Amino acid sequence: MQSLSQFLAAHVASSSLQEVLLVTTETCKEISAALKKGSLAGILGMAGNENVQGEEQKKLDVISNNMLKNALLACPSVRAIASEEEDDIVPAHTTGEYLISFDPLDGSSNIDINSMVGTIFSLYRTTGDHPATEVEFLRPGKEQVAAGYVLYGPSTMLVFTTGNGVNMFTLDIDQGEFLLTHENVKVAAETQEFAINMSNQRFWSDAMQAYVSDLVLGKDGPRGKNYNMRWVAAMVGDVHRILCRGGIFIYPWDKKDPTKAGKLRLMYEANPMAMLIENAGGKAFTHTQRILDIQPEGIHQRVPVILGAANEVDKCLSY
Ligand code: AFP
Repeated sequence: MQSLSQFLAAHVASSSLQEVLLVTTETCKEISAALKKGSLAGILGMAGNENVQGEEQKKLDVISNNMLKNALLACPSVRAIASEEEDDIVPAHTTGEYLISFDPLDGSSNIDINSMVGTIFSLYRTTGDHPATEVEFLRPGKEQVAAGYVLYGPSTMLVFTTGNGVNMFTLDIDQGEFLLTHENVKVAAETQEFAINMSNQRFWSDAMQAYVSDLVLGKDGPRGKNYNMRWVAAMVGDVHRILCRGGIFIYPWDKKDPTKAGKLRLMYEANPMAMLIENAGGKAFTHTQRILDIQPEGIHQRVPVILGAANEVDKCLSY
């Protein structure tokens, strides 16, 4: 089986991009090891502070963020980082060629129940002769040069794309290496499985209420087929399921949110997942536009997300 370094040497021309991907994934192996220790390492529970978005940070949010931040700031190919857990971007090396945005521990409310979490990352290439600024990060997702995630589940898996399909690697804990286990994965255009947090139903738009009601009616409704529902409460887990067996994932805007932006973050959740899903043949939209076309206005911007099986996304948008 091909190791990650062999795969990168064969498929990624830029040695500096290889370097950033290796530093990121090496650090994710360390996060994976920390997660496996759980309570034994005294790292569960709250850190006692809030991130820029007013969300309470878990100890492991802070630990994972510091691990990635320290490793990436030391990497000469990194020009700057942006993280869910950092208020502002952090410049690294002026001569570095890559900007990396990441959610160090997506789905961290799952930590205390020993369920799936993950690290999501998105890379842009850039150059400049001065320390990086936030404006350099504000580019549409279609300009990403690589995107992916590491899922910390029963096995630890790395899933990424550099724009030529999506490949999955499984961490071999004996060798300490990511090995290529699923090549060029594809999302079927049709599905009978959806993922949405139903507890928000009364806050959705009328159109979203009508769409989901029709799914729930199954064979007896206008869709003429039964649907199954799943919700991991970690986008990384829901997207992984869709890459493995299809489906649609929706985090819509709702009436609780006057900006109509929803919950998920554009730069380090929606954009990298949209690049993966499109590279696997699926679609990724807000209720009005393709996610990868959005011109970002801020590094912590939120957007509604509808992604997965191409025909099901089209159907949802038709409502
Ligand atoms: P946390 O990282 O705060 O747990 O949030 C995870 C997340 O941003 C995304 O990964 C999930 O899909 C979504 O929130 C779950 O949201 P609900 O709280 O509505 O289930």
